[in-house]
Amino acid sequence: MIVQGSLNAQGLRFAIVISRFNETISVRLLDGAKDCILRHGGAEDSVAVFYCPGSFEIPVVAQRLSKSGKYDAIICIGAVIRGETPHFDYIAAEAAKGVAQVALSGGCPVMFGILTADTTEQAMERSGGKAGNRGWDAALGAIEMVRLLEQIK
Ligand code: INI
Repeated sequence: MIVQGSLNAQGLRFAIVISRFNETISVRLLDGAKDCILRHGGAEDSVAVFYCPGSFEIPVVAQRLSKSGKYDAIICIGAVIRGETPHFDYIAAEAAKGVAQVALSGGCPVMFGILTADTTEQAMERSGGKAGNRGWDAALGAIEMVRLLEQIK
Protein backbone atom coordinates (compact mmCIF):
# COMPACT_ATOMS: atom_id res chain seq x y z
CA MET A 1 0.00 0.00 0.00
CA ILE A 2 1.24 3.45 -0.85
CA VAL A 3 -0.30 6.45 0.87
CA GLN A 4 0.45 9.91 -0.44
CA GLY A 5 -1.05 13.38 -0.29
CA SER A 6 -2.65 14.96 -3.33
CA LEU A 7 -1.69 18.47 -4.41
CA ASN A 8 -5.21 19.86 -4.29
CA ALA A 9 -5.49 23.04 -2.22
CA GLN A 10 -9.20 23.55 -2.83
CA GLY A 11 -11.04 24.46 0.37
CA LEU A 12 -7.89 24.65 2.51
CA ARG A 13 -7.10 27.60 4.80
CA PHE A 14 -3.49 28.71 5.10
CA ALA A 15 -1.64 30.97 7.51
CA ILE A 16 1.66 32.40 6.36
CA VAL A 17 4.01 33.76 9.02
CA ILE A 18 6.54 36.09 7.45
CA SER A 19 9.55 37.91 8.88
CA ARG A 20 10.06 41.62 8.08
CA PHE A 21 13.85 41.25 8.44
CA ASN A 22 15.33 40.93 4.94
CA GLU A 23 11.88 41.81 3.66
CA THR A 24 13.05 42.16 0.05
CA ILE A 25 13.73 38.43 0.09
CA SER A 26 10.85 37.32 2.27
CA VAL A 27 8.28 39.12 0.10
CA ARG A 28 9.59 37.16 -2.91
CA LEU A 29 9.09 33.94 -0.92
CA LEU A 30 5.59 35.11 0.05
CA ASP A 31 4.68 35.76 -3.59
CA GLY A 32 5.92 32.28 -4.49
CA ALA A 33 3.89 30.66 -1.71
CA LYS A 34 0.69 32.47 -2.70
CA ASP A 35 1.21 31.65 -6.38
CA CYS A 36 1.65 27.97 -5.55
CA ILE A 37 -1.56 27.89 -3.49
CA LEU A 38 -3.59 29.56 -6.26
CA ARG A 39 -2.14 27.29 -8.94
CA HIS A 40 -3.20 24.26 -6.93
CA GLY A 41 -6.82 25.28 -6.58
CA GLY A 42 -6.66 27.35 -3.39
CA ALA A 43 -8.71 30.52 -3.11
CA GLU A 44 -7.18 34.00 -2.90
CA ASP A 45 -9.01 34.69 0.37
CA SER A 46 -7.86 31.39 1.87
CA VAL A 47 -4.47 32.84 2.80
CA ALA A 48 -3.95 34.97 5.92
CA VAL A 49 -0.54 36.64 6.25
CA PHE A 50 0.99 37.45 9.65
CA TYR A 51 4.08 39.68 9.80
CA CYS A 52 6.60 39.42 12.64
CA PRO A 53 9.90 41.29 13.22
CA GLY A 54 12.45 38.57 12.47
CA SER A 55 12.84 34.84 11.88
CA PHE A 56 13.56 34.35 15.57
CA GLU A 57 9.97 35.39 16.34
CA ILE A 58 8.34 33.13 13.71
CA PRO A 59 7.87 30.05 15.95
CA VAL A 60 5.90 31.85 18.66
CA VAL A 61 3.48 33.27 16.10
CA ALA A 62 3.19 29.87 14.40
CA GLN A 63 2.49 28.27 17.77
CA ARG A 64 -0.38 30.68 18.49
CA LEU A 65 -1.84 30.08 15.04
CA SER A 66 -1.52 26.33 15.37
CA LYS A 67 -3.39 26.42 18.69
CA SER A 68 -6.17 28.56 17.18
CA GLY A 69 -7.39 25.64 15.07
CA LYS A 70 -8.36 28.08 12.31
CA TYR A 71 -5.90 26.87 9.69
CA ASP A 72 -5.20 23.66 7.82
CA ALA A 73 -1.50 24.51 7.46
CA ILE A 74 1.01 27.13 8.50
CA ILE A 75 3.81 28.24 6.20
CA CYS A 76 6.77 29.97 7.85
CA ILE A 77 8.73 32.36 5.66
CA GLY A 78 11.89 34.36 6.28
CA ALA A 79 15.50 34.86 5.27
CA VAL A 80 18.56 34.54 7.48
CA ILE A 81 21.69 35.76 5.73
CA ARG A 82 25.09 34.94 7.15
CA GLY A 83 26.85 38.00 5.79
CA GLU A 84 24.69 40.29 7.86
CA THR A 85 25.08 39.00 11.37
CA PRO A 86 27.43 37.15 13.71
CA HIS A 87 24.19 35.73 15.19
CA PHE A 88 23.39 33.87 11.98
CA ASP A 89 23.87 30.42 13.48
CA TYR A 90 21.78 31.17 16.57
CA ILE A 91 18.90 32.73 14.68
CA ALA A 92 18.86 30.05 11.99
CA ALA A 93 19.06 27.24 14.56
CA GLU A 94 16.42 28.67 16.88
CA ALA A 95 14.04 29.34 13.99
CA ALA A 96 14.46 25.77 12.71
CA LYS A 97 14.15 24.23 16.18
CA GLY A 98 11.13 26.35 17.04
CA VAL A 99 9.27 25.61 13.82
CA ALA A 100 9.99 21.89 14.21
CA GLN A 101 8.66 21.99 17.78
CA VAL A 102 5.40 23.63 16.66
CA ALA A 103 5.07 21.11 13.82
CA LEU A 104 5.44 18.24 16.28
CA SER A 105 2.99 19.73 18.75
CA GLY A 106 0.27 18.19 16.63
CA GLY A 107 -1.93 21.10 15.57
CA CYS A 108 -1.56 21.19 11.80
CA PRO A 109 1.31 20.88 9.31
CA VAL A 110 3.89 23.64 9.77
CA MET A 111 6.33 24.21 6.93
CA PHE A 112 9.87 25.60 7.11
CA GLY A 113 10.22 28.15 4.33
CA ILE A 114 12.96 30.10 6.07
CA LEU A 115 15.91 30.56 3.74
CA THR A 116 19.41 30.40 5.13
CA ALA A 117 22.08 31.74 2.81
CA ASP A 118 25.63 33.01 2.95
CA THR A 119 24.93 36.07 0.82
CA THR A 120 22.06 38.21 -0.42
CA GLU A 121 22.84 37.00 -3.96
CA GLN A 122 22.31 33.40 -2.89
CA ALA A 123 19.08 34.35 -1.15
CA MET A 124 17.86 36.10 -4.32
CA GLU A 125 18.62 32.98 -6.36
CA ARG A 126 16.55 30.82 -4.00
CA SER A 127 13.60 33.22 -3.81
CA GLY A 128 12.53 33.27 -7.44
CA GLY A 129 15.89 33.36 -9.18
CA LYS A 130 17.64 30.52 -10.98
CA ALA A 131 17.52 28.20 -7.97
CA GLY A 132 13.72 28.23 -7.68
CA ASN A 133 11.62 29.67 -4.90
CA ARG A 134 11.70 28.14 -1.41
CA GLY A 135 8.39 29.85 -0.56
CA TRP A 136 6.71 28.07 -3.47
CA ASP A 137 8.26 24.78 -2.33
CA ALA A 138 7.09 25.28 1.26
CA ALA A 139 3.52 25.95 0.10
CA LEU A 140 3.52 22.85 -2.09
CA GLY A 141 4.76 20.82 0.86
CA ALA A 142 2.00 22.28 3.03
CA ILE A 143 -0.71 21.13 0.60
CA GLU A 144 0.82 17.66 0.36
CA MET A 145 1.15 17.31 4.14
CA VAL A 146 -2.46 18.34 4.81
CA ARG A 147 -3.70 15.81 2.28
CA LEU A 148 -1.36 13.11 3.60
CA LEU A 149 -2.30 13.59 7.26
CA GLU A 150 -6.00 13.55 6.35
CA GLN A 151 -5.46 9.93 5.41
CA ILE A 152 -3.69 8.95 8.64
CA LYS A 153 -6.41 10.17 11.03
N1 INI B 1 16.28 38.00 11.41
C1 INI B 1 16.09 37.40 10.21
O1 INI B 1 14.96 36.96 9.90
N2 INI B 1 17.13 37.28 9.34
C2 INI B 1 18.36 37.73 9.62
O2 INI B 1 19.28 37.59 8.76
C3 INI B 1 18.58 38.38 10.86
N3 INI B 1 19.87 38.92 11.19
O3 INI B 1 20.71 38.98 10.28
O4 INI B 1 20.14 39.32 12.29
C4 INI B 1 17.49 38.50 11.76
N4 INI B 1 17.65 39.07 12.96
C5 INI B 1 16.55 39.48 13.79
C6 INI B 1 16.04 38.35 14.69
O5 INI B 1 15.29 37.42 13.93
C7 INI B 1 15.13 38.90 15.79
O6 INI B 1 14.04 39.58 15.21
C8 INI B 1 15.85 39.82 16.75
O7 INI B 1 17.01 39.21 17.27
C9 INI B 1 14.94 40.23 17.93
O8 INI B 1 14.57 39.08 18.70
